[in-house]
Amino acid sequence: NTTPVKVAVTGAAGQIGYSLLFRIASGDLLGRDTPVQLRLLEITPALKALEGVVMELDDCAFPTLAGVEIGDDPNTIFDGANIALLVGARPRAKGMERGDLLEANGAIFTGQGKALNDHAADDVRITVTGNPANTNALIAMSNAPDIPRERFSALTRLDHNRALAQLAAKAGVTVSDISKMTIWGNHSATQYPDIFHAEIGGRSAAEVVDDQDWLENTFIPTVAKRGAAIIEARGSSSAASAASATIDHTRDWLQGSPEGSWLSMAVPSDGSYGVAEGLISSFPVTTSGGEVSIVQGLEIDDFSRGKIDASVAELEEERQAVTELGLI
Ligand code: NAX
Repeated sequence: NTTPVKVAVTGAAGQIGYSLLFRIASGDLLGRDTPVQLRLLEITPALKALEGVVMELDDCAFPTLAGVEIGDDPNTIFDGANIALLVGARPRAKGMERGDLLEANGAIFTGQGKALNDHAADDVRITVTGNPANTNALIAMSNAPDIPRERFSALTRLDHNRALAQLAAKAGVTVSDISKMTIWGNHSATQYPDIFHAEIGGRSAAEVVDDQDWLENTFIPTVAKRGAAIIEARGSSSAASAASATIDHTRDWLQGSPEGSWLSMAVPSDGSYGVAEGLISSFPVTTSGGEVSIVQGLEIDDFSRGKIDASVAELEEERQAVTELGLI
């Protein structure tokens, strides 16, 4: 197949973009045999910086990179997009309330949802990385009535990967020894990384570790607050790891989840596990042929139930807030 796949990326001149674009262009998303056309969206003042990034993309002479379009109009940039990675978002400024943040991002994601609706390819798949990712995805989805809802997702794969790394270190194994990790709920401090269904070499991870104190007081807070720890150490927020997770999420969506395991993705709820229908919430999922299925039938104990409910309650509040703002 020599028709390039059109991959749109927003916030392309930002820090995640600076890692993500090169990974996509080198074939990490779609494979080394699939030509890619990058379509890069930025706000007007960032276009000059984006031109510099494009110069560097040129200078890499990636054989898989079939072309690059840049611009500040989503209607143009999303034209014919097969994949849209919505990374650009409005960060929380000092003194900004959560409502202000939702409103500022609402303006971005209503417009981008409409532009995707009107201009993206029929097979478009959308991954939202920009925060608040779940609710931004909900806003975009709600403003794109012609795109099937299951084409929208938000990123919790970074949390999933962080949970794998922490569990591997605790158990003295490698991440490849672990299967069936799950992140439930919102990509926020309320997220619930669940090791009760995870397995290490086929055995229950919770049993292998057998340390409820570590689980509650070290593992969960470490995963949930990892973003803040990175900012503290690096002076800026996680970028390469967020780009890598955005690739993992989207690649596995298209290419399928590993046999005998599952992934975490925030997808529109169908009511599974008591998560209110329509919320974009993280679940254990399998993927095949570009379709996502929420893993069914897992037993949820009281501890997990409380954690999942708390994170879903936060998503409900965010949905309520953006409903009141008229964004969805
Ligand atoms: P940067 O501030 O470096 O880059 C964001 C870029 O988006 C900027 O260049 C900005 O000009 C652009 N932008 C803003 N509004 C835009 C619009 N309407 N259209 C197009 N571009 C627009 O942030 P970066 O570190 O790259 O992070 C990007 C987003 O990812 C942030 O919202 C951040 O909070 C979020 N993250 C999400 C993670 C996740 O796991 N879901 C983890 C990493 C990251 O914190």
